Amino acid sequence: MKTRAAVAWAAGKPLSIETIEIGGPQAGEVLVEVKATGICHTDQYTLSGRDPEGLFPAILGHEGAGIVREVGAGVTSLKPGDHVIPLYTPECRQCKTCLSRRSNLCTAIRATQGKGVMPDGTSRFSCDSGTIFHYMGCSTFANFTILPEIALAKVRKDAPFDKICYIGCGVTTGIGAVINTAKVWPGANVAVFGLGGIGLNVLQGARMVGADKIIGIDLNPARVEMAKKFGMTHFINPNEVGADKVVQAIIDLTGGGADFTFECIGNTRVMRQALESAHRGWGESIIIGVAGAGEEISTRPFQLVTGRVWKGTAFGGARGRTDVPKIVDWYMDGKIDIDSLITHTMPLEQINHGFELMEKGESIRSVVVY
Ligand code: NAD
Ligand code: AHE
Ligand code: ZN
Repeated sequence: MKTRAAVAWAAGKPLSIETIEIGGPQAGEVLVEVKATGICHTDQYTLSGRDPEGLFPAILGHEGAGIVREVGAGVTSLKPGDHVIPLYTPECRQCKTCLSRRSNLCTAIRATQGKGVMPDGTSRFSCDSGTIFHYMGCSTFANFTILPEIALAKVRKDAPFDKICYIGCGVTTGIGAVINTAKVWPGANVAVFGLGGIGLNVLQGARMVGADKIIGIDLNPARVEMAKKFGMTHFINPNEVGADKVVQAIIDLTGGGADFTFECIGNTRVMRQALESAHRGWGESIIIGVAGAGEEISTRPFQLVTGRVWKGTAFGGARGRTDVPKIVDWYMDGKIDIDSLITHTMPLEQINHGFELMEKGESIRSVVVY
């Protein structure tokens, strides 16, 4: 069948709206009609050409929600009409990692996901000029997409697609980093570097678990109002205090360093600041931001010898099929705010405008509605 899609033909070029061919679901696969998709900074990162796994031409997008339209042979947990959120971190419940219960990084299909193809090694997307690659196993910048059954979370039918799509990445990553990865305790002091689509969700996660001081750090003063609404108690603008004074400012505010710090930018210099502003002896720094190919982090080993812990998190440590439906419930029960963060909604034809708004710092989340 045919589907409309925003195709990334080459790194650094705007997306182009095309009608392309999509193959039917093979064994274990599901055809999903995407109803809405957010634009995450990671889509921009891959489009920029800085992603070592970036392939072109590809259909980007990994923050979607939609409806199952057809299932392939052997699919048992989903049927046409089910509402779903695609998972770039699947949950097979059978691989070593899933069974270990120590990590959410299911390995069942990670290798083929990184190569832009389905688990059988082929792509379902094509056009006259040839094959188009999948992206992060999701490709939500297409009106119809194909995913393996293990990469779909079934969610309740009364939840609005144009809001819950954000649970497919940003919401779960930010809140999950606090709850699952850091396990922030009530009364802890927290510092969040980068107050965009991810960082603001870290703020609301920290408030949810009862953190004490919640310090936000961003270059963009326009983030302050929204950040306060999401729980920020103190703000530091590196342009005002000086980038080299940020660590000391956090140490002073917290009487020795934050119990937990989160880097939500993808800047390796800021990652170092985030580690070094964690409390001596026990402070944990969680890397969420994705840095470009070839970039490396560094610090004095003394920072770790004296008890700080450097960690990372993918998809907030969430097990998608199990945890995502619960986060949808939290949203529907009014426990978390998603609506305020979706600052722009647009049709697929305006998706490049969504990327521009993010690059200029004028949006938190733009959502494309099909
Ligand atoms: P965003 O563009 O919405 O937000 C980034 C924020 O960082 C902006 O507010 C910007 O003003 C601020 N910023 C930029 N440089 C800064 C600096 N030097 N100091 C302080 N603030 C600075 O991006 P996002 O969608 O929130 O994504 C943030 C990062 O998280 C990206 O690197 C993205 O790829 C990554 N990410 C990781 C995961 C994961 O699972 N680990 C999931 C989603 C996104
Ligand atoms: N292809 C990139 C990896 C980018 C990356 O780290 N992705 C995060 C999700 S970002 C969502 O917005 C992730 O889940 N990582 C774990 C994984 O298995 O990819 C690169 O740098 O190679
Ligand atoms: Zn994302």
